[in-house]
Amino acid sequence: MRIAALAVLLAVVVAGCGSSAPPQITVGAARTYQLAGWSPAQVSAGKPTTVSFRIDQPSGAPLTNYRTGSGPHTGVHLIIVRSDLGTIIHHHPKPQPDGMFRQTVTFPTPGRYKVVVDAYPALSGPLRNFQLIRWITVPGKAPHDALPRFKPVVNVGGYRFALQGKPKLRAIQANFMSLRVTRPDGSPATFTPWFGALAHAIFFRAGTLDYFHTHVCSAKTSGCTSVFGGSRVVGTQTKPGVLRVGVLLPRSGTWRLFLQTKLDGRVLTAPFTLNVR
Ligand SMILES: [Cu+2]
Repeated sequence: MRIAALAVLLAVVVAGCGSSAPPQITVGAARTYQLAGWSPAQVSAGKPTTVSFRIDQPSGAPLTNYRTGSGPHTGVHLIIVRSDLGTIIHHHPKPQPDGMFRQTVTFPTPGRYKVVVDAYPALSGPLRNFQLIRWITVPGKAPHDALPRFKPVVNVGGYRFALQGKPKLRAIQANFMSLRVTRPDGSPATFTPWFGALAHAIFFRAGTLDYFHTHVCSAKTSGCTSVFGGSRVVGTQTKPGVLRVGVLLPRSGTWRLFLQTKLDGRVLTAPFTLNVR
């Protein structure tokens, strides 16, 4: 059937070649997954706003069937970063039966933000996840802080995140960094699972805002491995308070790592600047 239809189409195209008025051939846009139903159109800095959206499938129907389970690779991850990499927002909204997501978000300052909707559909086949992007400009005067240089130790809320040695990172390869996390009293931190993982490592490249995301999971959690091309990486907790974070980045350059963990009931974000060769 298809071949016959194609043959007819080719015949029409060939037939059109010799005529004085060539036929107009309109090529439609490739059908892909798309962010749809986005609202609101405008947001203000510092005000909690309900953001809503859905994902439309190549068929045009809303995507309603998302991966579930105990690990982090489920549903959608809504990740919003300011273009100077000065702030990050990370939520895992739950899909409504009609495929809509609703999430309260506060954009802390004016500026240009990249919204990444990292989706894990429950599909058979090789497609694990994909990202859809939207840019939002929050009106007002945007802060412009220069990206800090690499620093091996970051203090957040009295907790200390210390990289063990200077990481040697290369693009496209799976690399690992060890991080020792201690409480304000110096004792090893205890990581509580949050959004299915003991730690989330979210990476954005300075300037282009390329994105990658890896996880550290507890031993019994499945669906934690991140994949890029032929490489895969998963982090582990090696000792109390020590995380072995997998790094797998698609390009060289300066990257900002936002390491997020839940410690003693609070979600903390430790940012690191990384140089990738
Ligand atoms: Cu995550």
